[in-house]
Amino acid sequence: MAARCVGLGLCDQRLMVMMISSSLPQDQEKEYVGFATLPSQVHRKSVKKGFDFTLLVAGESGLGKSTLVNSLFLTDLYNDKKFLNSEERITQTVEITKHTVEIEEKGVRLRLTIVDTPGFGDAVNNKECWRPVADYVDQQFEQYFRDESGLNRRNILDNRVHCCLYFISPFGHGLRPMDVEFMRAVHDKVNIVPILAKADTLTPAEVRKMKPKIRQEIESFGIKIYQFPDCDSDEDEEFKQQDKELKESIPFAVIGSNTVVEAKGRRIRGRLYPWGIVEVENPAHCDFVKLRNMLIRTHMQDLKDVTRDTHYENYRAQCIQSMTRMVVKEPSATLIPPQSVPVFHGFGRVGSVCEQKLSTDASTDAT
Ligand SMILES: Nc1nc2c(ncn2[C@@H]2O[C@H](COP(=O)(O)OP(=O)(O)OP(=O)(O)O)[C@@H](O)[C@H]2O)c(=O)[nH]1
Ligand SMILES: [Mg+2]
Repeated sequence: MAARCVGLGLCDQRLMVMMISSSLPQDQEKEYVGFATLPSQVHRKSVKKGFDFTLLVAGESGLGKSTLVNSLFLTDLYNDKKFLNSEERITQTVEITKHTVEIEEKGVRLRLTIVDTPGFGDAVNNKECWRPVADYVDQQFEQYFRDESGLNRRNILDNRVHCCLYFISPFGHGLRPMDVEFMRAVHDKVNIVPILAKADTLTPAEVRKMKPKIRQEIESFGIKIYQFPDCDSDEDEEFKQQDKELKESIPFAVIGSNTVVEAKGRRIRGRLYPWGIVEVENPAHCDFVKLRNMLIRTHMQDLKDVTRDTHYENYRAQCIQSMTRMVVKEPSATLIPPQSVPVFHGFGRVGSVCEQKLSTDASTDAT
């Protein structure tokens, strides 16, 4: 699939600190043992291995989720999309679809997985519409936990969800109860990045008014969204300013479009209206570029780190706790497999115990 130049500065993100100097001037070389080349060894190895990133989009139907991810990664992920008739739409519940594409830029390979939740919030009864998404995230954790506990841990496919773009409707007056319920149900499992969808339907003044309102509601409802790491005190002023702007951009007001229009002799991705053209990649029109830079150029590695160190660690700790409790309760139960079985005996049962526990926590959260 064709995909070009999205700015995969992945190695830079990972090795920003380590890559200070791996090639030493000739005269200094004699004085060094040579471990200064470690960063470039790591660099070479990780480039060879490639990177993976999983992004989940969720939110009400028709808010432009599929359109946005297409625009983000310059690739047509949804050319096989089939449209549902009205009858199918009414009975439709959350249906999860997963698309994986391998994109390459300057020799850096990225295995990008997009998990879409089409039709979310379409049904008459939207109670627990978050559950399939929460279950999906847990299943990926469970799969990773299984793989990690197996014999061959060398080629584990990491399908854990690193980021959830949650789309908020521009047509309401802030968060709807469904938004609050959804985000609270998944905020301990995944990094939530709130998106103010279809920003072209709002005037700049409305966007300016709505953003702080949504931020304030997120705080007052106790929703834990992804927190950008604080920048170091020795960073330069320009970087600090960019960081401040990024934090104030939440929720990112975005516009998506899969069509290329002609404007002032240039071909741009945008939406053509009788009164003019809305340019997706124009920072004066929306936060699309800011979002893309954050996701790809600056924070992809941090999103992965938080997933691994916080969300997955929580899941893992809860699983191990449940397993330990089981052993204490039923001392005869063995969790150590016979030699020939590479995973825990009765692992499925333990996995579902964890799942049950997590779901209970989530529903307690949501109330
Ligand atoms: N005005 C406006 N329309 C948009 C925008 N993004 C997408 N659309 C339109 O909104 C409609 C729905 O877009 P989709 O991308 O299919 O929405 P979705 O959220 O994936 O919908 P489901 O798959 O049903 O959940 C399409 O007609 C898009 O062209 C936007 O930023 N502004
Ligand atoms: Mg869609």
